[in-house]
Amino acid sequence: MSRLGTGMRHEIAAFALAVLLGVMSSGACTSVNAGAQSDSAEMNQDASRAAVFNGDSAYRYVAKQVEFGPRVPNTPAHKLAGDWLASELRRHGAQEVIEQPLTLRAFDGTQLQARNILARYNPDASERILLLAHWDCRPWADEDKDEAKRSLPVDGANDGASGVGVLLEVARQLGLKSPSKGIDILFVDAEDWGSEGDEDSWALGAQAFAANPPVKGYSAKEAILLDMVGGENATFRREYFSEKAASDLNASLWNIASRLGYSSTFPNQPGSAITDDHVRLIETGIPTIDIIEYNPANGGFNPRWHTSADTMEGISSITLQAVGDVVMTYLRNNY
Ligand code: AHN
Ligand code: ZN
Repeated sequence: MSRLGTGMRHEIAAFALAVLLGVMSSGACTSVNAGAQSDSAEMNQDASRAAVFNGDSAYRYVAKQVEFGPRVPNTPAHKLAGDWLASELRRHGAQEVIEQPLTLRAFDGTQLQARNILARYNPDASERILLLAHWDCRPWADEDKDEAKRSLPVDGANDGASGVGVLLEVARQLGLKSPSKGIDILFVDAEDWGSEGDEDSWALGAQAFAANPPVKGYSAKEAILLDMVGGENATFRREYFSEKAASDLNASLWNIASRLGYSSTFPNQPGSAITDDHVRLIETGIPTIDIIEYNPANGGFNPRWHTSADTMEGISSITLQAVGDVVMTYLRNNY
């Protein structure tokens, strides 16, 4: 969403070409063994069938978060929602749920009482994947066209609650059927108390997790960030930093989407370069992708982004189902 220098534009052109070649080399494959997860011993079903994931359940998890009110750090709604998130993860059978309390200094000097919440399935397994989403809300709807609303917090139905809602439904499914390898679900705080043009002011919870993980020597083989995954008619493209750090993981997920019939929601195309929580994990050496709504045809993010309209009215269980099916199928095939 920012202006790019000439060098960056060359890099993006090369990236677009690489993705195009990837599409050309994988697009014609129709056999069951096509694609990146075919070498997995865990592949549990034929390639065109989705793993079990309930998009209506994910939708209710989004609505439940919004009912607390805006989950802005230092507010009662934030505290109560955080307690509820941790209790849900415990209820869904995570062997460990670790709360990481944080005091973070925002760009405007505010001291934020924040917390990251980490749920671990099979905590002793060495091969692990990390799934994450931010759970806080932006304190200002500063993209609203109505100036009077710009000082109010957002509901964050899409920006925050959607990714968390999908991951709570993933947790529920893991509680019903345990994975054979390690899966961690991380809800990061204080992503959205940022200032445009100040890259370091965003993703404070993810920065704290990366600098000082609540598990000594924490590591994962790969990670998936979900951000703004509930918008009606949303489309997801292969984000630039994700592609640079984890092109194989991107390819696997977009291939699964294609096999499940979700190519219009997941066009196999390069997206933009987006500063988000995943960049902080990439910096620590964990290859991480960001599944984030981005559509160049309507200016990038969802039109409700950082406005007073980021409410449940903008949330589609169809989009949540598509994202959940893709992620859950990847998990069942590989973990
Ligand atoms: C910026 O706009 C700098 N980053 C997008 C990350 C974000 C904000 N995700 C949700 N809100
Ligand atoms: Zn935001």
